[in-house]
Amino acid sequence: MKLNLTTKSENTWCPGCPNHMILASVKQTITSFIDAKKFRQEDFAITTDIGCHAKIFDYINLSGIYCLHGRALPTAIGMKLGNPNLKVLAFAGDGAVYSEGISHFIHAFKYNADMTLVLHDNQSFSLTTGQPTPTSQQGYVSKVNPLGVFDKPMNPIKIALASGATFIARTSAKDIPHMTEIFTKAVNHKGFSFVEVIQDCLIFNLDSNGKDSQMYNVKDNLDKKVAEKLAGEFDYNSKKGKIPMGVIYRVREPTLGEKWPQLRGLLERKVGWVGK
Ligand SMILES: Cc1ncc(C[n+]2csc(CCOP(=O)(O)OP(=O)(O)O)c2C)c(N)n1
Ligand code: SF4
Repeated sequence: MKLNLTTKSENTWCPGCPNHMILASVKQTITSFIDAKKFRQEDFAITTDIGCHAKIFDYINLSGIYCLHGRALPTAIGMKLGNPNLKVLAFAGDGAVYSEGISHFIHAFKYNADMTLVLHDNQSFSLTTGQPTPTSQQGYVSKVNPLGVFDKPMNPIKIALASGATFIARTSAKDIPHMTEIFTKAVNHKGFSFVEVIQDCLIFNLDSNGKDSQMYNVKDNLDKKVAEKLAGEFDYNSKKGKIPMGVIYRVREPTLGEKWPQLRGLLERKVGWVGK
């Protein structure tokens, strides 16, 4: 069967939006897995949140669920409970996961389901015209906060580490080869892989764009103390300081499927959809 990940839906992302590049990289990653016969197209399933990023649901030909705002993660975990053999990817924004969905984010690390979160972080609720999110920088002025954001941004990498993450990586939406390398490592990781994609929005929160000169690549890191140091290097706030890119932390721990006897049975029997 000829692989076709493209759909006929009209693409309504702004011309030049980095979401186009994230889509291209996700397609490359999945195509490579299928070409290598590691997985079939029907082995993948996706969830998406609500937002600009979430339109990826319409532009990639994979089964899945277009979720309520903030609920891409629990829905993805539900898919893994139903069929632990699926390769599940959840796509969500910083607004969705770090505000409405923050409890799901924290608990996802505890469950350690074998799936991937692709977090499109543009430091803005972009679809709804640029309200500040938990990672927006201090001073960000929008229609709903004309005096600017007063609070310091949240650091999601620190939260992930404190919550028991087994895979944390950061990549840039402007760098398709790096994204593809990181998505591939994330999908290959046994456990919950969290990939933060730093993404410019061309329309809202323009001040948070253009952090490229601060970024530098790190080697895959397996040391938690080093990860804690790396997590503190970028505060989502200032244009000073370095932004570590790559696998910030990785460790192998039992997955949700390996912990639950019922799911272990399904994994061992390789229960799937058609053809298995
Ligand atoms: C429970 C709920 N709250 C608010 C909304 C309105 N809403 C829809 S999309 C969106 C912004 C999404 O922002 P983000 O998750 O950062 O994604 P982006 O658009 O930046 O890609 C909001 C607030 C909603 N649909 N449901
Ligand atoms: S508003 Fe921003 S995030 Fe949304 S499609 Fe346009 S450039 Fe992309």
